[in-house]
Amino acid sequence: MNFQSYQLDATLGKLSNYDIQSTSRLSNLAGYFADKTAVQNTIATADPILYRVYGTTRPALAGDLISGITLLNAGQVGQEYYMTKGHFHAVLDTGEVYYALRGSGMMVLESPEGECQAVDFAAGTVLHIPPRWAHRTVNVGSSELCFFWVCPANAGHDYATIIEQGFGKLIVNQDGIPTVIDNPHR
Ligand code: M6P
Ligand code: ZN
Repeated sequence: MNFQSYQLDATLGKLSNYDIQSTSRLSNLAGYFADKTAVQNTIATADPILYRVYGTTRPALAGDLISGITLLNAGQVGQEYYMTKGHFHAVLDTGEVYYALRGSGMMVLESPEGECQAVDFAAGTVLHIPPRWAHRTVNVGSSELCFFWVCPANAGHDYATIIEQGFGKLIVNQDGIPTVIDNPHR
């Protein structure tokens, strides 16, 4: 048996080896932010990297796990902080664990029935995402948010509901304070 392992450098936010890597820029999330004018104005001059994901893959078998890190930059699009797309799992009845290594964030969680909550997710926090709950990470700090995640290998991503409806809550900068507001487009 070859057991998989890697070294995780939390200070640098690096994995010694990985087999998935993705970079998401603002243009990849254009439909996800509320302020479409701010999106277009920003993309017109630059297309900033919002986040990078590094991780391991495994055969998509129930019972196996995958893991990795996500590095979410600090910034804003209009009043909204940089964030991930957010997703339900394609296999809805699967959970996930996130461990914040560096930075200051919040998570927005939403059930298929539309119950939506925002919770703190700052360095040192281990957050258990229950099965069925969609999840989005938001960087409400002024430095990179780095977190480790462990997820069932067969979970997959389902973005359809999020791209159509968004989450019920947005995290916005109001006078320098991260503030949870109801999504005005819902
Ligand atoms: C975490 C994990 C990944 C996910 C990434 C970005 O690293 O949950 O599975 O891809 O966040 O989130 P999203 O795909 O919703 O933009
Ligand atoms: Zn997930």
